[in-house]
Amino acid sequence: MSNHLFDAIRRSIAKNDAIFIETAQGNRWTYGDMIEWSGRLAGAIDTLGVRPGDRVAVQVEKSAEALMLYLACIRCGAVYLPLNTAYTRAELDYFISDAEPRLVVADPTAADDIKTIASKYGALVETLDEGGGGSLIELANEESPDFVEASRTADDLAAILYTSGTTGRSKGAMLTHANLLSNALTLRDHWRFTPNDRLIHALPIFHTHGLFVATNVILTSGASMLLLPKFDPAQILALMPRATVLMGVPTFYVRLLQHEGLNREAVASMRLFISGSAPLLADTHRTFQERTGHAILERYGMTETNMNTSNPYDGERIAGTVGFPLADVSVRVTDPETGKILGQDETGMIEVKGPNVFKGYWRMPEKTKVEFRDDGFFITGDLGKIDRQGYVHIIGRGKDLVISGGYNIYPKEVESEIDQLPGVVECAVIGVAHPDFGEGVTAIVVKQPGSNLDERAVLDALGDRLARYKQPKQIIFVDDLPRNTMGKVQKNVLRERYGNLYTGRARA
Ligand code: MCA
Ligand code: AMP
Repeated sequence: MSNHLFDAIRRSIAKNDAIFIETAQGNRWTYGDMIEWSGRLAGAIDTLGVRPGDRVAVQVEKSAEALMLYLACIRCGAVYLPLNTAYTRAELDYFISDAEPRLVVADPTAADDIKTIASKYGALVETLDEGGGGSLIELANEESPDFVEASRTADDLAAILYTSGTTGRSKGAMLTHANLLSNALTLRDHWRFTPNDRLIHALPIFHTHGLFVATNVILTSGASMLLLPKFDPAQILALMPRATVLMGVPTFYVRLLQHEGLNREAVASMRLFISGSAPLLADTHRTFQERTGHAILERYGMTETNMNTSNPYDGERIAGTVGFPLADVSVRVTDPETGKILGQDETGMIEVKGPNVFKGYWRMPEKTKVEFRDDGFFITGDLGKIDRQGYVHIIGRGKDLVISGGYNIYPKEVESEIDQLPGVVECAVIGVAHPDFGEGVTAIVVKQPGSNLDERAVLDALGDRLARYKQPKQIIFVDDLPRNTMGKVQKNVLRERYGNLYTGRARA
């Protein structure tokens, strides 16, 4: 029996008593503990009747046990489906109806509501709380640690991660064992991870960045992580003397810079600061380097592809670029209309191909087809160019997307919810430069004459419908929306008009 991803993880373990995870409370999990507990949990999942290929949906707080659950799914052949803890019940209903998981693992505080949803689609519900207790752990306690792994090949599914779409509902990106393993090994080598590394892990573990980039790189290096429940700059500064690497979204670095304690002495034991998920401002890059002596290493990826490019470890890390294609990834820039491959410094659609690129969207063969070229390149929806030195620059987005604090929000989803509210004629949702989140979700709304709808009423109505981070930071009421001659709303005009809403800077 071979299990493509877990066999490789097992091979990477230097010593069974090496530390894999240390939590904020000081609890330590060795690699031996990881093997034991992922085995017990795999046994529990198997006993519940989950078979290879079945989905296991998980909406739980961050904990070491939650990472054991991810590994348990890999080992028993289940398809791991992590869900953002901010998702509302309405959003969950969609994911569960679409993915049809055999098992949903929920926080005990949400279990009753989730049972109501899960029972509609024939899914079982077990619990896992943030302290590492819950019904699933009780079951695991009764299992043997010597679980016999399910056989999984490179092409078998390891996970489905939902990613919002420019039209319609979210799509489940199907990631195989080979997708995850190839990217983890490539990043491990590119970023020079060794068993001596200790990563500060302050990202959520329900998206690619915290789950795959951070966790799989540590696992395939036999390294360790300081697992923190969330991002807290003071705590991170206090831990830096015991760590070597930090991975974060740009908001992490913006907030760290607000701390006086961030200086060369504080980072003396750190060897690497990595940023991704959203554009890192050149200003943040420069100020961080001035304060710490470290050039933040920016990389670029997507849920569908894991990581595609990275600035170099040894060479120059150029602010405002996402570096070079990774060793096993091909990147090209094409004309968005014709698909013709463009030359150096020409701006167009970024397309990628490699073992990192996903298998397709869950039960959406048509959507999958239109996002791939005939020669296998995946069309990212990001606009960019490759310069003379080979650095990739992301210049814009061909997709209508807002990235706030590293979370993606598709305006269409927010607009459909607002449009349904009584008293609304129409609306447009845009991203506006925000000093903390990079972009702030902003809704421009046209009310019906005489309607007394106000900002509070709109936000209250969205409360149950959309995760908090998707909700507008500001709602602006206007008489009408600017349109072009074709009648299409001109979001660029709105972005310019409200460009200084959060920064207070005068418009250029
Ligand atoms: C929290 N809030 C937000 C966000 N996060 N609003 C907009 N955007 C956000 N990102 C809201 C909360 O709802 C709350 O609102 C208020 O801000 C404070 O909440 P709190 O939990 O205290 O927030 P925080 O701890 O300050 O969180 C900010 C954060 C966090 C640290 C930037 O959002 C975060 O960890 N982001 C990382 C996301 C990530 O991992 N992305 C990777 C995706 P109120 O007070 O009004 O209720 S993977 C990806 O993108 C690709 C593949 C890639 O390349 O990596
Ligand atoms: P997601 O939907 O969470 O997979 O987000 C993927 C998107 O995040 C990409 O298509 C890019 O638009 C954006 N992204 C990720 N990393 C970077 C980066 N370093 N710079 C700019 N955009 C990025």
